[in-house]
Amino acid sequence: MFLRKSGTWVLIFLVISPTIFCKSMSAPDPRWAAKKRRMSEKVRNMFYHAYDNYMTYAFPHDELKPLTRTHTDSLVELGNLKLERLPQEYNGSALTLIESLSSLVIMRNNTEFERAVLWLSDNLTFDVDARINLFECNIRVLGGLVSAHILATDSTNRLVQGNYKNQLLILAHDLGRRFLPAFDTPTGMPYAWLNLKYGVMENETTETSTSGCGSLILEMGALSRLTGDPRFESAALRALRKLWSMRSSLNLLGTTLDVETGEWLEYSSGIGAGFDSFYEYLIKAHILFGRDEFWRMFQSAYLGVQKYFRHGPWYHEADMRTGHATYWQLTSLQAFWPGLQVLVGDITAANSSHREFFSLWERFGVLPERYLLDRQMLHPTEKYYPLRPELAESTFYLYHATKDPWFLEVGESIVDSLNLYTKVEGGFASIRDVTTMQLEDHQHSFFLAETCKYLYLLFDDSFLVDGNYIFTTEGHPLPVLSDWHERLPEAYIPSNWTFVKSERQAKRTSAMSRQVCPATALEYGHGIEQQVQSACHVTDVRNDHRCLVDEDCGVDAITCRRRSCSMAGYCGLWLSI
Ligand code: DMJ
Repeated sequence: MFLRKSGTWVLIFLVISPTIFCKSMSAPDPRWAAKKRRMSEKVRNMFYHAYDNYMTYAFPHDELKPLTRTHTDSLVELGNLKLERLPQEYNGSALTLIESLSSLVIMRNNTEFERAVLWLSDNLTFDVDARINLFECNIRVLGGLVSAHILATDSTNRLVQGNYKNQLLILAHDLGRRFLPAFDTPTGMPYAWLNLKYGVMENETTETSTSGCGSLILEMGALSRLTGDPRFESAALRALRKLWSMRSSLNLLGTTLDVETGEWLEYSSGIGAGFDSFYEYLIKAHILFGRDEFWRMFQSAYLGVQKYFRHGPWYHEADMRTGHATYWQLTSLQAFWPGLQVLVGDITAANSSHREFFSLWERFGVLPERYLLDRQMLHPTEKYYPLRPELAESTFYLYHATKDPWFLEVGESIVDSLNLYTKVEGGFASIRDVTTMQLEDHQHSFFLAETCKYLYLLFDDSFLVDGNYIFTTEGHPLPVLSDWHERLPEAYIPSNWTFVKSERQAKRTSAMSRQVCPATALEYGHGIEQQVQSACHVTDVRNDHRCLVDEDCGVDAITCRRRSCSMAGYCGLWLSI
């Protein structure tokens, strides 16, 4: 609460007496401890209400239809699959169960985790004549399996001795191999769709999105590290490098492209749908694999976003070639951005954007899918809220970065809204229209993989005490291990793929011990010392640094602190004097 109202006095107090401030913030306050206990219990109940109903009415199909208490096989139905392709006996891929695995571990339900792992080991198969979306299948299924495999084999011995023989990794490896034909294109960038049994079908669309092509490296990289089979990481890396090479001189990327020709199809650029996880995976790949290449890409991409899309706390879209604004629209997917900004240490910007997203949440009761910033109104056809996690995710990151109890109140308000508007007897239902709160018969698997998980971790982070994890874009935890750092796939000596690194070999390392905060760097290129802009840098509105109000000033590249307008009308770091 205190920090949120970022007034001059607060800043001066911080500058003068950081120790006192830190002490008072870190002292355990019994009020918050009680609230955390109560709220984590409430979230746990939400999770099991969703999970139990899925298990009763939809399992082993993919997702629950909570109003009619039936199921949908959404993994293969995503993108209007022609259903006649599915064999009669198709029973789904137990998508929601796979997506729930890591949440079960985080909520310390080892018994149910083991039951789920053993069921999947015996029943899951990918040998199905079905067209799937590579991105969705990667983040939900491959990510869910790889993460659960790591959780099943870490030193906490969650599974009864002898019951687990890498079954999830074997399944993940099978799925990874089925992905590979999608990458067989002249550009190395993968088709968005492929058939699990037969690979890429004739006349398949060659169009994909930036996030679809550029957010594969965490799951496929982890699969390579775990199996010793370098093909997955190599394919994802090659695609990412090619995608990055297609950026404009402003370091912006378009929305969609052709994987055969390598040409952009849609030039509008942004941070929401079609882009979000692309940025997320650059910084998280750097944290997970420790390669500077990812950091350099991220830093340039982040600067591009802050320069060309940011408008106060909001982010609009802009043409990748000119930087001129295209769509002044807010999408609920963008609400992940403050969480990403916490990872790079840009807390001030994260805080201000998060506040705006939350004010929209408060106004509508939940976050509408699309809001027209220029007209201050809802998008006429995208008024829905499908139980998305992004605001809860950013709230989780901001709370743990700042320990500001205000974020606990935000979390509580999100939980209350979800229970009030979306909870039904048969689970949790999406909202079709936020103006009427009319419900839709769909409980997306990411509600269990992400929404409940981030809300739970906001109030109970005990899972994170013993290990450093990054979360995939679908909320599946992957441990940050020193053994995975700076090891190129080419350096692998192909070995028996069932080889799995033991926990003892892999020393844990801290994400914060990596240089994830965008401190300024000095680069020595061609003998000339050059100062590199930090990722947090935002230029002043006017080139001559004149200003009328604080909003005319940007963020200082050296200190990452917000500049303010002096009485004489110039932007600067006046408070630090
Ligand atoms: C999730 O499936 C993932 O977070 C993805 O990256 C985009 N958002 C959805 C949930 O909103």
